[in-house]
Amino acid sequence: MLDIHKIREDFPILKREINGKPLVYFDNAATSQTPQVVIDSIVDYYSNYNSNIHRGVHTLSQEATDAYEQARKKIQVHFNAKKEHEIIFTSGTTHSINMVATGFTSFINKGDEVIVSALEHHSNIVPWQMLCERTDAVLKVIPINEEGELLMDKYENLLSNKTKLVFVNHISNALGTINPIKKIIELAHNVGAAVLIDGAQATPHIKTDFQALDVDFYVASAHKMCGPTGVGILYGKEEWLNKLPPYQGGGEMIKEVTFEKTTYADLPHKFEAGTPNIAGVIAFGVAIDYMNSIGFDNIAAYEKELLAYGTEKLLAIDGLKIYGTSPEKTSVISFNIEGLHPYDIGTIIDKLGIAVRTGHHCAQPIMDFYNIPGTVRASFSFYNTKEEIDTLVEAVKRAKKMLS
Ligand code: C6P
Repeated sequence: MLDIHKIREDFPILKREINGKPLVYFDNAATSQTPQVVIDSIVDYYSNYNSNIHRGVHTLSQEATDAYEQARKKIQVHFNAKKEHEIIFTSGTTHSINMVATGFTSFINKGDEVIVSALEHHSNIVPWQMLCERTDAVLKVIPINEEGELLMDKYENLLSNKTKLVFVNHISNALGTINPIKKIIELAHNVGAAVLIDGAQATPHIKTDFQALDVDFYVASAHKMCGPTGVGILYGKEEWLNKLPPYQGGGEMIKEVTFEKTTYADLPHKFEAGTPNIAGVIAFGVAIDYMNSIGFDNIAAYEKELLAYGTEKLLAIDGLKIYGTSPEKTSVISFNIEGLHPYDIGTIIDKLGIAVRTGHHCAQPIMDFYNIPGTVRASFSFYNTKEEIDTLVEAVKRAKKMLS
C-alpha cells in the first residue's frame, strides 16, 4: 500500500494553484513531475561539482565523471542490460530513434522492408520514413482493431526474409495499450530482423528487463519517469552498437584524429560526442532510485486502481466515449464527448485547475483510424488520487453543460 499523501509531499509543484484552484496534474504521459530529491541533485551538481567529464585530471572533473558513470551503472542494473556500455545517453527518445534510423542507412538496400505499427508516436514513424526515402526501402504497417490493439496475425503475415527491422512502441502514448513486445521480438528474430522498442511510455510504469526481452534496441526519456527533460537512453546490444556508425562526430567520440584518418572511441563514447547533459544524466539516476524506492509493483497496482476508477466514473457521463479499451493498458484515458471538440473541453477544465492533453498526441494515424480530430487525454501517475479523478469528472460535466 502506498502512502500517496506522503508521496505527494515529495513533489513541490503539486502544491501549486492554477486559476485559484489546486493543480490536478493529469498530463503525465507528456511529462511527469519532478520530486525534490531530483531537483536537489541538479542544484547540488551546479553548486558543488559542475565540471566537464572524461577530460580533466582535476578533482571536480573526476567527481562529475564518477557521478555520470554511476548513473549509467544504475540504469544498466535497473533495465538489466548485459553491459554498462550498452547504455548510451542521448537527449531523449526522439534523439535515440534518429540515431538508429540514421545508422541503419548503410545496412538497408532497395526493396528491403521495415515494419512499424499503426499505434506509433510520430517520433517512431518519421525517422523511419526518412530512412526509407534514403534507401528505397518499403515501410509496412501493422494494423489495429477498434480496441486499439495490434493485429498480431496481420503482423505475422507482413514478416518475411525481406524484413530488416521492426519498430514498435511498448505502450501507446495516445491510448495506453500495452503491446505484446516479447512475442513481436521473437517473431521478428525468426526472420532475422532487428527490433527497436520505443519505451517512452513504458518505463514510468513497468520495470523492463532488456536481456529477458532479447530486444536489439530500446529507447526512453528521463522526463517521463520523474527525471529532467533533455536526457534519455539508447540501449543497444553490444554487437549492434559496434556495427552502427557514429551519429555525430566531435570531441570525446574519437580514439585518434589526424587529417588523414580518424578512429572512433569504444562504446559508449562513440555515440556521446560533445559535452553531454551531465547534471541531467546524474539526476536521471536519482529519479530511477526514487521510483525504485516506491517500487514498480506498487506503482503498477495503484495505477491500475486509478485506471479502473477513472474509467468507470468517466463512462457514466452521457455521450462520453473512451478510445483504447484493451484489457492490457496503462493509466491513460483518451476520450471525447459527442459533438464537442477536445480542445474546448481542455480549455475549460484548465480554468478549473486541471491539466490534460488535447489533440492528436503526436499520433495522427491513430486519430485517422478512429476518424476523429483528437481526444482529451488524462494520464495518471502514482502521485495522483481518486479525489483528483472526481474533480476531473465534475469539471468535464461542467464543460459539457457550458458547451452544449
Ligand atoms: N510523448 C506525449 O504527450 P521525447 O519528446 O523525445 O522525450 O519523446 C517522444 C516520444 C516518443 N514515443 C512515445 C511513445 C512518446 O509518448 C513520446 C512523447 C509525449 O505523448 C509528448 S509528444
